Parts: sequence; structure tokens; C-alpha cells
Amino acid sequence: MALKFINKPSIYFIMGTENTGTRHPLTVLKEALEGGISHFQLREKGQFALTGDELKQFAKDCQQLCRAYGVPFIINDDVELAEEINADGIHIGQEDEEAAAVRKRLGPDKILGVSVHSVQEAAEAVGAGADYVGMGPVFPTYTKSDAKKPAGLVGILSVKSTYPNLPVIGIGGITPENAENVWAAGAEGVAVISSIAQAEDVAHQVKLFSHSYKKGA
Ligand code: 3NM
Repeated sequence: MALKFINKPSIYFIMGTENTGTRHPLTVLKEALEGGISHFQLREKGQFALTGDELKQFAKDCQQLCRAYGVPFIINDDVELAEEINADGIHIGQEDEEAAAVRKRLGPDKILGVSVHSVQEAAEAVGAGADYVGMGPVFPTYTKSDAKKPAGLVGILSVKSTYPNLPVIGIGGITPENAENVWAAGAEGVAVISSIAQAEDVAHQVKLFSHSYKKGA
């Protein structure tokens, strides 16, 4: 499995237990995998976030599902947990452990993603050995309470013009309706929480994201 590579069009689903409302998160993840997501990131946040053994078990359950579908399993922030259960990768923000230190801890084979909000931060992520950057928020988002002001497509366009070969994943408020613009700006992928996690028909919603990508975009 070519786990390291983020190819266009990547449909990168992010979820934690707080994102699926009354539905069981593992059911939602299974449906998203059925629909054809290319990457999954476990991002466990919020007041009722799982911790300790419960989090570890939930992470292992997600990992097992992802393995069954050949989809890379990436953990947000928690490098220790990622190491412990041998996740395929880790995604970190600007406030988390230094990207270079994380790369050193994980070795060269794991996927390392870094959230960036400027060309400068993208440059630092590249220097630290990131495999891809998450650029956002592209559009207004209600999912992340401390999200920055939406950067629109300009952020993606400017990172891609400086680093054409660096995989960029757009994040924040992305829906099947506006995804076409994200592909057109040059992003390799769309990272999505609510539009997939809260869809009535999760697998169908993932397919709509795939259809939003037109060859040559
Ligand atoms: N990071 P939704 S925006 C987790 O800008 C996250 O770095 C962001 O959720 C960033 O798809 C965001 O529901 C939330 O808008 C994305």
C-alpha cells in the first residue's frame, strides 16, 4: 500500500466522537470508507472527548476499519498514541509539538501532516519533513471554535505557487458544492468533518466529493 502519498483527488475525512451527533462514530466511519474516502484522521476533541484506555480502544477500532479498506489511519496531535498503536501517520497544528521533532520521533516512513495558514508556515513544514500541509480554513467553519479567519482559496494558490510539488489539503467549510473551487486552486485533497460526518447518507456524500473533482482541475 502506497501509504505515504497524497494524490489528487484525496478525500480526507476527519472525525471524532463529538462530530457524529446521535450516530455511532464507527458506523459513520464504515459508511465513509464504503463511500471511498482516501484518508482518515482521528481527531478526538471537546468536552466529552475520550481519554486513556477508552481513547486507545476507539483508535484501534478505527484503525482496524481503515486497514480493512486499505485507507491510511492518521491521528491528530497525539504522537504518543500514534506510536503506541502504530498509526500510519500524525497530523499536527502550529500549537503542537514541533514538526521536526515529531518527524524525528516517527521516522521517515510515517505520514506527517502539518496545519498551516501562510506560505511562511508551509516553508517551515517543508523544512521539518512534512508530507503534506493542511491549509485552512478555506471557508467559514462552525466545527473548530478557535479557527482563524477564512483565507479563501488564496492560501492554497499562494502555497502551490511557491511549492508546486507539496501536497496541499484544503480544510474548513468544504462541501461537495464548493469543493470544485478547491480542486481548481490546485489542492491535492479536501479535508472534511461536518459535511461528511453529519450527512444523512454518508457514503453518498463521499461520492459527491469524488464527483466534484473533474479531471484536469
Ligand atoms: N482545522 P468542517 S478548520 C479541524 O483551519 C479544522 O486548520 C481547520 O471542519 C484549520 O469540515 C477545521 O466541519 C474544521 O468545516 C473543519
